[in-house]
Amino acid sequence: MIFSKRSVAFLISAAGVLASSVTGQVRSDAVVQERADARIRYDGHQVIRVTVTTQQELLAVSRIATDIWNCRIGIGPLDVQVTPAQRAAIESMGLITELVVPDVQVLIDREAAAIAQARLARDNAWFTTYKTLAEFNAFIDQLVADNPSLASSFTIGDSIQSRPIRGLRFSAPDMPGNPRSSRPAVFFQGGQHAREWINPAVTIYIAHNMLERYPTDSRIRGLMERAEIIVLPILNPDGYEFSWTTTRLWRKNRRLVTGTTYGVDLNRNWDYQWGGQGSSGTPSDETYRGTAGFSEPETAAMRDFVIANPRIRTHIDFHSYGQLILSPFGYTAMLPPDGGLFDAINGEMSVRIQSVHNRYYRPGPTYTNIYPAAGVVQDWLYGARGILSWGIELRAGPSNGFILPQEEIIPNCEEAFEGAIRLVEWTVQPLWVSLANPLPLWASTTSGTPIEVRVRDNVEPQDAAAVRVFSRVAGFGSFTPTTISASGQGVYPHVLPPPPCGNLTEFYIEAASTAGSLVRFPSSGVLSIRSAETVVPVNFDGESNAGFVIGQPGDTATAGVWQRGISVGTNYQPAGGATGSTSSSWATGLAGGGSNANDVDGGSTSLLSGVFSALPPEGMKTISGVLRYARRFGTTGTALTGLDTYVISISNDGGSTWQQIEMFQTNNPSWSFRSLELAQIIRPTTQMRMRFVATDVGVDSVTEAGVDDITLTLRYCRRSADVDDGSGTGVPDGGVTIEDLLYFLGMFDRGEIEADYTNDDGVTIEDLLLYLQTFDDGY
Ligand code: 0X9
Ligand code: ZN
Repeated sequence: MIFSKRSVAFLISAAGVLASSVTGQVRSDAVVQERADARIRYDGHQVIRVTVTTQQELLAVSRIATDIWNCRIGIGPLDVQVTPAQRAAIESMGLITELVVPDVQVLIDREAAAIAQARLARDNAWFTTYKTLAEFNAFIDQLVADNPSLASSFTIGDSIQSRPIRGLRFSAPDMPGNPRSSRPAVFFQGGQHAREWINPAVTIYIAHNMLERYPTDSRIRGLMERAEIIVLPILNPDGYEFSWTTTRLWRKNRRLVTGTTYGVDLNRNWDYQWGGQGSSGTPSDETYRGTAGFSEPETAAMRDFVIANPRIRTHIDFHSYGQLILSPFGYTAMLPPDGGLFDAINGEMSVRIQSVHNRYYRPGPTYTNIYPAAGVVQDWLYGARGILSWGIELRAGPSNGFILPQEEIIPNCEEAFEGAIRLVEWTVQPLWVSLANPLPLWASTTSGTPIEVRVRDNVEPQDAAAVRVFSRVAGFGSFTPTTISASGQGVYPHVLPPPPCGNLTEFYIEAASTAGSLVRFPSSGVLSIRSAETVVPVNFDGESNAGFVIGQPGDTATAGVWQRGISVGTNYQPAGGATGSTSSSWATGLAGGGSNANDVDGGSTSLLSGVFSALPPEGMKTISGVLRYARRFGTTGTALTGLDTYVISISNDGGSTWQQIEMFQTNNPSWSFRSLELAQIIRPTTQMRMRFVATDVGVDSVTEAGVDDITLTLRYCRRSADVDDGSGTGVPDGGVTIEDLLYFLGMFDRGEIEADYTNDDGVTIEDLLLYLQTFDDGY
């Protein structure tokens, strides 16, 4: 038993000692004020040991201290809880104190954390194994029973084999001015595909974890006060059950289609652009779409549920596998009107997910990010109902992607949970603000950059007269607002001012609802574009010789030397160049034949580009110089693996010396592009050259190399006369003074390449004249 301060005083008074002066009252600074909305905290409180030798000392100490921790209180040693000020007061009585607990709050926090950890471990126990359909249904009931004021369950209808399709919904209780019935809803659903066992687990984990955290986690509680969350873990209960009882890798529902052929792919059965690409009319196929959109009771039930719940604003359909975030559309590569909004949320969900266990989920539209798929749920939800909807492909198992080890259930749930929470955060925003199109990488120095702000009403209607772009140029000063007007419903075009060459225009957008709520995009930080002049001095597209040289002294290949033209497709080389099957490229042996025909044999073959300059026009300074090319390397690499190689190098002295950029030893037979910032590999000069060497040691293995579409893109600005501040630190000081001229003359005198203002690779009188001109301009 621990005695409180009050009971100590009572004991003393009961003993009749100094009874009249003891009231049990405590000084107000000796207690932490209790607030109705927060737990009492003891930050900075210590426990000290102090020995009292008289009743007076005992009473004095008990009156000063916050609390006395001893069981038996009397003359002798006491452990008392004090603030630093109380400790000083006790010491000022001449008593000696000894520190026992440096910070009481730390002890309490540590205990709370340990309890939470243990509770989480216990409550997450359900997620350590995969669960049957019956267990899911029982878990729904349990979550509702444990949280009667927050959650309720529902059934949207029955499957084709008459199993109920169940879910639960939850939100914080009604609040004044904020009834549940006014809150936007977010819908998390899984289990369209039976064998993807991780996806129902992730879906119900969202409910479990939000309910679990509601009492203690203000972030979750805040979201539950502003949104309703609807969770439906298994849309295809028959298939799920069948994957447990009979066929582990079953995907579709359990409709008997013809004869002994079962199953419609529910995720091809949604009636928006139903029947298109990536769905099948053949009943035995895994992507069989059914006889019509919504021919299946499962999809029809969810359709009716969605229509009956118009507060649903956002939705995720969980699948496995592949770690992908898939936005509309699946039926077409055409981007939806909210493409920019989807891009923004895609990226934010991906970042959030990755923050948990460093797993990257690649975001993008379904059609291009995974494959064409017509009749998928998010196309109907978005296309027909205007609900922002995603498909998320979760983690893959090591050998069979659908069989994810049970140890990964909880980590996968944890990361998907954070992505889901990011979507709940978007769901409660009054408005949705985004840019219609991706920003260009570079801005012009003269004309502004057009952007199109899009504002979509979500919880509140937008105030069309209160959309503002805040921008600033070149990093100086504060952001100045410009009110922009709509060119159509929710579309606000604007032109960002051009920054001076080499500088940034930074900006963000703020929109208001008619109720006065402000929404900012991006939600934190700013967007920016940098301006520069652009030139593409190199464009070797393989359609002409462009000064390329085939063969070098020392080449030893006996077959398959480099050629230029349209290559014939084999297993180890694609037909044609990087721009298409009818385009030319440089390749080792254009001809096809068998795989091991017309490839490199017996040694090396070299291909050299002509000499080109990587320097900008005279008087200009490069800000970015990107070298980009497509390449491919097909190899069987059997007997002499490691010796069959494709090496790509670059020279800045016309080919006297070489710097390797990359080497291939493994099979990469299709075209892919490499982009690199040239200055990070080699100093750019006027004497650049590229070299491509393919080697097959022996004749037994296949070696096929190719290169195509080489470009160099330079972004540059005028070179300033501000070269130094004269102090020799090498840092320009932002002004053009006589010190700069003197500094330049020094560089010029020593013939340093920094004095090459004409970009001809040498230091001559022309450079001095150009510098003087720039200096004279005060640029
Ligand atoms: O093909 C599908 O339905 C999904 N891939 S899966 O391997 N899980 O079957 C991708 C379709 C994209 N749409 C959604 N994920 N909703
Ligand atoms: Zn799936």
